This record gives sequence, C-alpha cells and structure tokens, in this order.
Amino acid sequence: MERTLILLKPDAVAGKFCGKVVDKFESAGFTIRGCKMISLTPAILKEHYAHVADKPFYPEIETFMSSVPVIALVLEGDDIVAKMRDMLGVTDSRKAAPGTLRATFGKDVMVNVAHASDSKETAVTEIARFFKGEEIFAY
Ligand code: FUP
Repeated sequence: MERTLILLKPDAVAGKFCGKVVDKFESAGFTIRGCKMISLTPAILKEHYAHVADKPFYPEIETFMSSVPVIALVLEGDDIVAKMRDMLGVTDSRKAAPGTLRATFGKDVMVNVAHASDSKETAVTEIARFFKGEEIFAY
C-alpha cells in the first residue's frame, strides 16, 4: 500500500469545502492514516517548496499558504500518488480537466485546493516533514 501527503490549502479551509474534498478521497477508497491542522511557517514552506523558492511568484505562495492554517493528511491506497494527482487535476485549476477537484473547487495556479506528493519518494520525505511516526495510525 502506498501513502501520499495532502495539504488542504487555505482556499479549502477558508472556503469550507474541506469536507467535500475529503469525501471524494474516502469515496475513492483511500484511508486516512494521519490528520492535523497546522499553521505553516516561512521556514517549513521554504523547505516544502524548495523547487520553486527562487521563482518570482514564491513570495505570493508564502503569503497565501500561511494566510490560514492548512489541514495535513496522510492518505493510503493502492497506487495513490498517481491516482491522487489525476483526481486533483493539473496545477493550474483553470486548465484542470472537468470533474477533477481543481476544476470543481480551484481558482488558479496557486489557489488550487490541495497539495499532493508528486512521487512515491517525495511522499516519504513530505510525510516525514509534517508527521511524527506516532501521528500516523496503522489501525
Ligand atoms: P503542484 O505539484 O501541483 O503543487 O505544483 P508545483 O510543484 O509545480 O508548484 C508548486 C506551487 O507553486 C503550487 F502551489 C502552485 C504554485 N505555482 C504558482 O503559484 N505559480 C506558478 O506559475 C507555478 C506554480
């Protein structure tokens, strides 16, 4: 079984549609293994978004991602990394395929509902970034 790290972004939390998004995850058969609300600091954001930290749009990401706490989830399922990226749709919500979560709930390239790990290897690193071992439940 594979795991992925999800961050329900400030637009989902402030827009009160986290429940609808989590409903889609559970309806897809994914299992919640960890869940917590966190205020993201500039330090953790710089680490999490290291691959775009030198881009001109990075300050905007930092402001947005720290504007409202996020909900971090560890989800588990068969081939979940790829399935989750399909479910979310491409990064730019305006270009996401109809029926994807970003097409349904997202606004643009930054305000796009949720972060999801982009590979199995990244998922391992990202889960460890946000969750201690005892915060993940293998019931
Ligand atoms: P994703 O894997 O879908 O989270 O997307 P990326 O890793 O490509 O982007 C990282 C973050 O930068 C996302 F939150 C979206 C944001 N971003 C912008 O705000 N503007 C851009 O032009 C590209 C990405």
